[in-house]
Amino acid sequence: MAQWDLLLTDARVATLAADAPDYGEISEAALAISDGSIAWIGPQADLPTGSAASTRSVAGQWLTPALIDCHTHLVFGGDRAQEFEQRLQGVSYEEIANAGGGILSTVRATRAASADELFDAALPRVQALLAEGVATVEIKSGYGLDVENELKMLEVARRLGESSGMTIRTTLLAAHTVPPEFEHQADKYIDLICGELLPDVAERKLADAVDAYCETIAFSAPQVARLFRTAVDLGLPVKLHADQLSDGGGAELAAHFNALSADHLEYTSSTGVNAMAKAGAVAVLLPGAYLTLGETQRPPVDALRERKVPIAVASDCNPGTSPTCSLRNAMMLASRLFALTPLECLAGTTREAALALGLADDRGTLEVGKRADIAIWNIGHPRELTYWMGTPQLADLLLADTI
Ligand code: DI6
Ligand code: FE
Repeated sequence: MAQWDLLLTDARVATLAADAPDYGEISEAALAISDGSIAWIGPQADLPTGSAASTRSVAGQWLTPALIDCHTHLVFGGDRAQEFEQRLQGVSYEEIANAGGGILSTVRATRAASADELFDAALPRVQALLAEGVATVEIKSGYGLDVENELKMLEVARRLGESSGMTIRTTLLAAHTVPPEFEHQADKYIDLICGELLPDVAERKLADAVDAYCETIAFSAPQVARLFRTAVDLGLPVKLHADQLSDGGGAELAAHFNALSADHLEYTSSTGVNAMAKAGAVAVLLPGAYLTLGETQRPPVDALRERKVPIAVASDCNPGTSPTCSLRNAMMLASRLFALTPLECLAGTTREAALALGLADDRGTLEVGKRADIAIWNIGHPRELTYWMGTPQLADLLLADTI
């Protein structure tokens, strides 16, 4: 007879399993959890005989996999509301960046902040995500831009995981922009990252992946390629901010290095999409940045669908281009701005987001063997998770480690 830690009954379930139609709906479902994993899931009428340490009827509420925010920059000092006002008056993001503002203004504020100050500022941001059903968050560095401050950011990100109970995946984004000490010497800065910072980060296991910003205002494709070669040699997977403001061949570059994902993609060509399809890279779409920058060029959603590139959606939480701590908001924006279906938005913040973090074997769907991070919702149908804006609908969030 099966022994479970927790048995959930009287549920409606959206499994989001890749081989199931639509949402993978099971009505009148039961779900059993043992050792933090899903031990059984299916129609309640088929539940095998077993005993559970505790049983909970969810009285017809919906269960989905807990949400996953696979692209954020939520550790940072200061804010950029003033730049937002400038941009509303017609000054472009590139103009602000080229005048020493933009990412560099956040770098100044982040360097000036202590680790505790960064932690205290970031904790409410992860808590806001947790409150809307997010159990896994990726957090990038990239506002330190020197060894000491990049390490400080990654350590703060790790601490956020310990205190919030969420899974935090960290990404080294030291190649976010060229720091002032290396003005006009981007290659020398890449040398520092490859020679010193990256080996140190790898040895201390402070990062789960390496990212870069491939853009005219940041790093060229050859510079990113050099960084990626070092990352891959050190056993770290890569991902890329690609083709956000112009087509710099970012998607092709990411594909060449078997990146987990290429993110943004507003200007990606069909060649880029084809390369991603071949490499199995996930397309991470970031509608918060598109909206905030007043972009008009949409990512090539039809081509991504045609070539069966998995599409994830993330908040991109950052002070410059996506000031939001809501993944639910990103889902709504992705549907309205990029014409994703509500199902694509939910799959994009569960199954495909897990894939983008290299965690697909472990989470992102409700299937036997997967981690029991489960969201319980007060909704009539999962499409409502994309439809409602800024509306709390989470009834409960079960975290595998606490069951
Ligand atoms: N693209 C983005 O949208 C963020 N980083 C990036 O490379 C913006 C970061 C910022 O402006 O602070
Ligand atoms: Fe970003």
